[in-house]
Amino acid sequence: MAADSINDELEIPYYEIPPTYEEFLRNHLIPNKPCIIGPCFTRDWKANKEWVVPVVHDSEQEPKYKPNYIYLRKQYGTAQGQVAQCNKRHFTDQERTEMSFAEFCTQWEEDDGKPSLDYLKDLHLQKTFPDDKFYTVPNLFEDDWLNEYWLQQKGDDDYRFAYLGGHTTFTPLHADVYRSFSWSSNICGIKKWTIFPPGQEDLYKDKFSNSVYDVRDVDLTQFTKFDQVKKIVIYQKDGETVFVPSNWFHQVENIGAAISINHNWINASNIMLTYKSLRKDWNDCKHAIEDLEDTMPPVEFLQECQNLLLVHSGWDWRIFLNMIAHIVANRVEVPNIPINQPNLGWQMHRIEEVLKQWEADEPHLLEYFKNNGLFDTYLQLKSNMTIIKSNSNSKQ
Ligand SMILES: O=C(O)CCC(=O)C(=O)O
Ligand SMILES: [Fe+2]
Repeated sequence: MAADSINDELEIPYYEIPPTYEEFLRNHLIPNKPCIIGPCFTRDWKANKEWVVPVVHDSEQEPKYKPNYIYLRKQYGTAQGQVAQCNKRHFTDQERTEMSFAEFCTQWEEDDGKPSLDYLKDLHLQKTFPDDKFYTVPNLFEDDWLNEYWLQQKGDDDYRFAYLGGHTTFTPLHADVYRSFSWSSNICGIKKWTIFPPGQEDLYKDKFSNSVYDVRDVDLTQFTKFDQVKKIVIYQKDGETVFVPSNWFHQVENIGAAISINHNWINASNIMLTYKSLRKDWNDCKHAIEDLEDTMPPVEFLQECQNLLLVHSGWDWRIFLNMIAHIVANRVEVPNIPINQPNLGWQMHRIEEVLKQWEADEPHLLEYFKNNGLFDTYLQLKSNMTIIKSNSNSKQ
């Protein structure tokens, strides 16, 4: 990316009053640009009322709220989650220990605003307590194919999380799973985000392609170009929401005891970026077992790569196709364009581009679908897309 276009991205808009969906689509989702939205966006959430208690500070630099430990432990003590040890690196992430929320809470409350090492991350709190409406997904973020798909796959995964940690806990530099979008609403505490406009990945990699782990502690003899990288620092205060676009690397540090709710999500605006990330992971897997390629028929080799991809990335072509097919089928059933989604014809066009790219990248794709019982899904997807497109043309 040219230096100028990166400079243009160093200003992040702040919306005291949330943008309309059309503005958000035009200025953030489609161009893949971040923004911050002020506290009125999520003020009605039960989490913002019952999970926190006010703290009195003289300085703007300190959080206005802290966790209501007693309430949280009583309501959610039985939830199980993974607690990251922020002083222990494990490859590109932190060491994690499985424990109950009640166990985590004991240490969290003891640390109460003092420097702390334990960070409960990726907690599936809404999935564990489905009847507890402690928040609602803001309208701007409703068009979410990842959760729409997974929530209908009974009992499986979802991408709706809570993060709870003490002062100084942090999340190392990363880009989000599948290069999805994320939104993060702060319930209490302040989050310091360091975010990097995409296109500069080479500047924070060493010669072995390892990325920087902690932006506060970078060995410039190893990451020789890191001082050239353009970055943006944001302080996300209590109640504020950050929209993190696809492919923007970021690191997050908590100031004060912090709680946030966040989702990862995909839709027509970033589906191509998600496909490209799957493709990259796929190429890595292929590369890792390339010695086997000549020892078996191409479709069998493809199958081996898929098995590896599922273990390595948590999804594979089957899941990707099923997700798209599921979303498109839902839109045939509800043909009137729901609010807070782009025009359906445009969405179909974005999917078509992905399918075209996928077929061009992989000459054996249709054979793979046939051998894996996915061909009917593929045909149904194509036919549903044709129906939606002709409906949307006739409405224009
Ligand atoms: O809050 C954090 O520690 C990490 C959040 C994050 O990485 C995200 O929302 O994408
Ligand atoms: Fe993230």
